[in-house]
Amino acid sequence: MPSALITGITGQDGLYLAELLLAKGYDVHGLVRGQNNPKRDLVTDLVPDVQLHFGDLTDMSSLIRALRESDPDEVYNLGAVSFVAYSWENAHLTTDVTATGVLNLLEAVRLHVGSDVDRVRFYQASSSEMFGKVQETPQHEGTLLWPRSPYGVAKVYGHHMTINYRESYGMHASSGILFNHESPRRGPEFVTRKISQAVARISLGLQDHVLLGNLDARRDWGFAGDYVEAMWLMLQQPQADDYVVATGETHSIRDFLDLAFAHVGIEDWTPLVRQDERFMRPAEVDVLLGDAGKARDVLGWKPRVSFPELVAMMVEADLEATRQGW
Ligand code: NDP
Ligand code: GDR
Repeated sequence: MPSALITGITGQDGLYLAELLLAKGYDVHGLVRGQNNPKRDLVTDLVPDVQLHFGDLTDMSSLIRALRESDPDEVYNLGAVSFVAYSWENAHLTTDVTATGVLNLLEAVRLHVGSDVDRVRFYQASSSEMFGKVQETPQHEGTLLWPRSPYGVAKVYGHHMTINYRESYGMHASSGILFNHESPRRGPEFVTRKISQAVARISLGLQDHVLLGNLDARRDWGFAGDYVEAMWLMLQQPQADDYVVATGETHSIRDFLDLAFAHVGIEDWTPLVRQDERFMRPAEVDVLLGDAGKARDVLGWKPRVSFPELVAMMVEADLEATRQGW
């Protein structure tokens, strides 16, 4: 039975990846941080077969211990401070977790495997935020990186460190440059979930408006359940490499609002949405659009869920959750 260790198991992607690997017959282990992490119960409810280990990306000995206890064939590093807006408020913490945390885990894996470098395959959750102020469109694996936030800068560090461990030690270390991917499990701080929750509450008469920031930003949004499959496929290749994972379509926040409100029968959402300075960013990533041609050709990966289906899925889930009082 193959085994895997997932950092970030309590996050959106960690849960989908755990479900995918369990369905494939893996022995799945997850790293959980904190002395009384409230999301631990979510993991034990949704994926009870996952074995949990305590650890933190900033604490290397805890990583070594988790590797010893789980002895995985594959390590997926999904743990991060992942909210871009928060990264300006806590730039050092973001750097410690999202940048140095990658080095800590790579080094822990290197020490764990010793001379048997093929023993563990490593996945790093890189991000389209690394393209930031985009230097070409669409963005591909060779596009110049120009991050626009402490989060983006931290991800660039982790990305290059992953490549460096591959080149220096021959480690099977791959980096997935994933564009935005969403789901009903998306944290409510991110714009898509903030909108789907607000639309559900507004349509049920529980809220009268929503405060947002820049409505003109454009993102290449896909479904998280599709994207974790690409992570797994990367680690099944004979050679480690880097891959862009994206839909090849870009939409604005306004487009998302159009579809989300239309789903509950509201055609004109302008009186229901107010812009608020607090949600504007010091430096914005205006437009992202990914070219996932390499993932399609080499991995045979393509997204299944369309943008309208994604919006409908999220609004439906929040309508149901709001009605049930979850
Ligand atoms: P989430 O924010 O949902 O999850 C982040 C995870 O990281 C949580 O499990 C969190 O644990 C964990 N974490 C935070 N700090 C630490 C720490 N110090 N030590 C160990 N774990 C920690 O993110 P997603 O699931 O959406 O994303 C997964 C990864 O993919 C992240 O690295 C993200 O940056 C990256 N990414 C995401 C994209 C997206 O669109 N979703 C696109 C591109 C990259 P806790 O619950 O305890 O806070
Ligand atoms: P992003 O996602 O920064 O792309 O990072 P987010 O949903 O936070 O922002 C997307 C765009 O929406 C604009 N926006 C708002 N954003 C939030 N959160 N709240 C608002 O009220 C709001 N109004 C407008 C933002 O300015 C931005 O342009 C996500 C994370 O998952 C990262 O970890 C990941 O690496 C990238 O996607 C790819």
